[in-house]
Amino acid sequence: MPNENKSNSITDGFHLVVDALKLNGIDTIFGVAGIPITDLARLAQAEGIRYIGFRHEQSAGNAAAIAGYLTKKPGICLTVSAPGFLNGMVALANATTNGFPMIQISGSSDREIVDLQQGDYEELDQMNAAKPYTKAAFRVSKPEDIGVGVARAIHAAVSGRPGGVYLDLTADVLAATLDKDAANQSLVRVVDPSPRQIPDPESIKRAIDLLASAQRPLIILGKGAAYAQADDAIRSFIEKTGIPYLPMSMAKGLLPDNHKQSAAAARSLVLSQADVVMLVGARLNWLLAQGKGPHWSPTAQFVQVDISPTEIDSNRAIAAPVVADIGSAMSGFLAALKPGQIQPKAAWIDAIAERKQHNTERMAARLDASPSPMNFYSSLRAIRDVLANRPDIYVVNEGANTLDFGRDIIDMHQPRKRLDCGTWGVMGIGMGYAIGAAVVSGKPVVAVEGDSAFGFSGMEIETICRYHLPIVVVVFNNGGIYRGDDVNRSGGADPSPTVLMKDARYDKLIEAFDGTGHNVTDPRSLTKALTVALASGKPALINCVIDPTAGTESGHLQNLNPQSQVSSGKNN
Ligand code: ADP
Ligand code: TZD
Ligand code: MG
Repeated sequence: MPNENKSNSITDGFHLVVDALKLNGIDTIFGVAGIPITDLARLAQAEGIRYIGFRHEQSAGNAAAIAGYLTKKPGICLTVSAPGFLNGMVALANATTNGFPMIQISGSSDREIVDLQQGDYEELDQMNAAKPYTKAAFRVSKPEDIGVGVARAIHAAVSGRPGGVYLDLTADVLAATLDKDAANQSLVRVVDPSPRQIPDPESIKRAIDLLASAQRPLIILGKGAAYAQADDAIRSFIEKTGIPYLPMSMAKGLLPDNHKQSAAAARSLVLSQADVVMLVGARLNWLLAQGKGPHWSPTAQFVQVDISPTEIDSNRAIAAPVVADIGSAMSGFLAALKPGQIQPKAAWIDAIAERKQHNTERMAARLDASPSPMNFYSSLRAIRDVLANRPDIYVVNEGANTLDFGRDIIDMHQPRKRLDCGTWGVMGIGMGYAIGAAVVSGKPVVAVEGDSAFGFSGMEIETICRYHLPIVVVVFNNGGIYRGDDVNRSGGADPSPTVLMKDARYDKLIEAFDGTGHNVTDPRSLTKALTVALASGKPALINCVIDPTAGTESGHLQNLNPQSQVSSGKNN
């Protein structure tokens, strides 16, 4: 408890941190309390910052990261020293990899003891441990530097390509007292921390000329485009030029997935045949086969719109780089574009339409089948149909097959509503992202989870129930990583490495916390359970039992999964 008897002219590090955050519009902290930041969490709450307490720092960090992505303000994760700090680091590194603005604030132990490795409680050189995984890492060693430390962390998190920032606060700094007037003077209100980056008009002209010369142009929208919140300008440019576009998974919904220019259902055709490709907030990383190989035309030329100048030419030569923030770039394109200047050839549009129709019909046949037990198609069709009437709902999606099928089957109609494993293909983001999205938006969330994926953050259903969040978790229970029917090749009694508990009842977990559990085995019951759960606005978990043989190993990533070519056993 703060000492009420102390003079009003004295403040301390705890108060200063809260003041610095509030001064800069931070209204939410996600964390796990303990030495030395318990009083910081308590004080933040007392001073009107919403504090959401988690069961594990990784989920708190994931919530902060996605809050940052959705709001363009740094999401704050608060952790205790050493192990708590390290637990949060996976989320902080993931935020950096994905370009989400986040600050992990961690308390740390006594610097003198840590640096001489004299064995302090929770001893770890946290700032240096954080450095390789973050966009920036800072340590505050004097209470009068708290204001500058917070300001630097905010600038680093949201400027340019956003990312994860580490801010180390020693226990001494938190507890230190100082004169209140001097302390107030030391606070910094950041001005314009993510300044617009106006494109060079020459770069816009070069890009438009290249697009105008194209026979088969294509636009690829990535999550940077979604993050930029330049939705109208992006849509307007796409519609004015008539160029077909492909959304990366988290850019789905930037334009509604049923938009006639969407080439998502003709993905392999457009990637392999486009002659000019415009990347908007999307990297040519593994998710796009680095722009190489049989997926791509070797002669395709590229426009790349990105805020990060060093992204250009990272995998393929970029003929027309436009280094700018996407909002400014798109305004520049719209201002420079002359009517009719860019016109994809009719043959290109027709070829895409034909392939889309073919693929959509093939997909419809699979979606309409009703096998028993359910498979990914029939169960996701049920979810898709319920969500079709609720474009406001956030969809979190993780797993392998559950992710790949979910991305293809569940249509998004609004920007930034789909949140998934992202650039790292990481499991464990599920409950953190769901909680972060629900907290900052006040909107319902449906988390579509593989049974393995769910396990990484499953304990957070207690957090969901404790804060009464409108989150419905659907666990795709196929009894394993990828599938539930693999066997132990030694013939022993232990299950195979990819197999999980058969007939597990995940729905019963949430009942322990007074949430509602549903167990469903057919699409009709799934539709009903999801509809009822969403109507209630309360936490629910649906154990969705599907065919253990429905998935494939590694989902759509079989090409990345090395397999032994040599048979095992003593005959080798
Ligand atoms: P995806 O996984 O959807 O393909 P990536 O995360 O690979 O997307 O790429 C996002 C890109 O967007 C990054 O290169 C990043 O620098 C860029 N970016 C992020 N925010 C902005 C912005 N406001 N303006 C321009 N580019 C941005
Ligand atoms: N650990 C972490 C942090 N991230 C990972 N991606 C993995 C392990 C490896 N992994 C995948 O790449 S997908 C997956 C794991 C464990 C789980 C797939 O099983 P699932 O989904 O039940 O979630 P499906 O629907 O059964 O394929
Ligand atoms: Mg599974």
